[in-house]
Amino acid sequence: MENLQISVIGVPIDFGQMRRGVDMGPSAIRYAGAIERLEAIGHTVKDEGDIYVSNAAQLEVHPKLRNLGAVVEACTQLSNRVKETVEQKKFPLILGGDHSIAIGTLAGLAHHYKNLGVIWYDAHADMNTAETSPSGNIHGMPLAVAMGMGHEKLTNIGGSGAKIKPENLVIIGARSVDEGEKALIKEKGIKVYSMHEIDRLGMTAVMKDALEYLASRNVDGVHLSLDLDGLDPLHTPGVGTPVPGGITYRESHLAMEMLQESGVLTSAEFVEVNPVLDTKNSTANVAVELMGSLLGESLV
Ligand code: NNH
Ligand code: MN
Ligand code: MN
Ligand code: MN
Repeated sequence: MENLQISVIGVPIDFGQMRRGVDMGPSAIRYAGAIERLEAIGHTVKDEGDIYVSNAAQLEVHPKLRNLGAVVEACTQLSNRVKETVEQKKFPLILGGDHSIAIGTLAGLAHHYKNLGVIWYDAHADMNTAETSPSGNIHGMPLAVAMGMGHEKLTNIGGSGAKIKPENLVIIGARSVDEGEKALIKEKGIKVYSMHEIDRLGMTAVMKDALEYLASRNVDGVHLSLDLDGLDPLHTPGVGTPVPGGITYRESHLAMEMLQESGVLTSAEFVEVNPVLDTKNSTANVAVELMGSLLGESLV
């Protein structure tokens, strides 16, 4: 396995949704031993600290895009930091924070990867716009924004236009998808491995198929965006919007190991860890264990 230069960037934001506390995600993940775990594998890890997140109340408010100004500000900074990280030939590992931060991550990656593949590991499809969102929460919108849809203050982060192509995206673990999102998935022909496919085919076949699909798209990099609510809340209870019937702990390790084996991964983010909703930091612990599998820890 190749030893990487990993830059860890925390984004302590909880303004993309309504449950306070997910801003403590980066601290919880560090406390769970992320840096040491990756160093033990043999990687060179630099903790770059956290992005500064302002008080949302002092920035732009919007009736259908909760805390718009604060999300735009944080994602703009994150986009720049991710862009610089890739320029330095380092592997960006982003710690959330709620999933709105993926707007910044994908905008930063888009500077370098013109045909980026994205694996979205999540109970949700995160492709609402202000018009389709049932909640007004921006954490339910990052994929729409990355595909160039939504408020222009969001789509203009890191430069105007789409940052990813719908045909380079795979969603794994979906089981709570809104009507507008379903319509968009159909319209764009987006590849979704819902819980149905995971149950029916098994995670091995799902990951094999997903990786073959991305390879057939000739992607120039692969980003993993892992929302801890993709797993079953039995394993990761410390998330703001738990949905039963999720991916198991073992299936998730297998998925991470297969992604590592494929050798295509170029960046990753772990989001929605909310230690306030947790006991004994269990969700951050799972996040760190999955990072180990993703980045080459061996079992024997
Ligand atoms: N789809 C819902 C919304 O847009 C819930 C999104 N919640 C998430 N996404 N945690 O991953 O509000
Ligand atoms: Mn902190
Ligand atoms: Mn999400
Ligand atoms: Mn989710």
